[in-house]
Amino acid sequence: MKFIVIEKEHRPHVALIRLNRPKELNALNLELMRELKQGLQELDKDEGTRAIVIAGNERAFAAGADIKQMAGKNSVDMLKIDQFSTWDQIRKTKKPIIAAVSGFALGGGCELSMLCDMIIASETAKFGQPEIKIGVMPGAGGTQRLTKALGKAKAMELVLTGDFLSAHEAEKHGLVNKVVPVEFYLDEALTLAQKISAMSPLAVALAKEAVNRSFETFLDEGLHFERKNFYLLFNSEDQKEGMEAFIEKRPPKFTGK
Ligand code: DAK
Repeated sequence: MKFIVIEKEHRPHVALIRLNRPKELNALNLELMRELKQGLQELDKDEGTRAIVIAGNERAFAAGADIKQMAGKNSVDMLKIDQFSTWDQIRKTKKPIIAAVSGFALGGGCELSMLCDMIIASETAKFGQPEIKIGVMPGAGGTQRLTKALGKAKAMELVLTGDFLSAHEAEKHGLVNKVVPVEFYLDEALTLAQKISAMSPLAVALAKEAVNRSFETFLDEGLHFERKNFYLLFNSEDQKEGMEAFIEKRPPKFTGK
């Protein structure tokens, strides 16, 4: 594996997956996501693993999908890449997953943290869906999961402005389980995972499934709608302009085309 590292030595029955593209703030390129899917599938089958922690580093959990990889794509390219099958596989992991978030959790990074079952955040964590600033919209569940967690008003604000939510605000709104000083966030997440791994693995898997079921029927419909609109935007000039402007480090000029 090139873009993730799996460590099992921290706590009994707990596996830690570290996202490992530090220079790019762990931007989620296709290869990283494929490795993450594969790693989670292996750990889900591994009898010695009962709980999983996903972490980035102190500066970034993940700053989103890789804009440089997406910039030139149109709707058909995006459909053909079928990245959703990877994200759907991650969603099907039976064992509990805790996101340990420090620094940026933006776009796909925020969506990945929300796809996990719980979030432990460092005081420096910043959550956001800034896709609007590069001419698109959230595509991996952000419009649905953020709205369920924060309520309509706050979610709408974040999705339409691209503003970030601080760790303490995220805790206040119930997006994260706990906020701790940056030096403890990983330890805290591993300790929570260890606590869960002492329970019956079967009961944990079925209980996780049941909690998720509480909103999944509506979620499926919402995700389908979000995906359709997300793909549509990849045939707009504003998507090209927004992503090129990011890469060229200049403000975008949106025209509505
Ligand atoms: N993609 C590619 N490179 C990125 C990146 C990203 N999302 N975020 C950061 N980088 C790179 C920067 O380009 C820079 O590279 P160099 O210039 O050094 O080569 C390096 O990481 C360090 O970043 P900065 O120099 O910008 O660092 P700063 O501290 O100044 O700023 C920042 C940090 C996080 C505020 C800034 O980097 C930023 O705004 N990043 C972009 C955040 C963003 O817009 N994220 C949303 C991306 S869209 C889907 C699944 C998911 C998605 C879509 C579809 N399917 C299943 C189909 C998700 C979409 C998105 O996430």
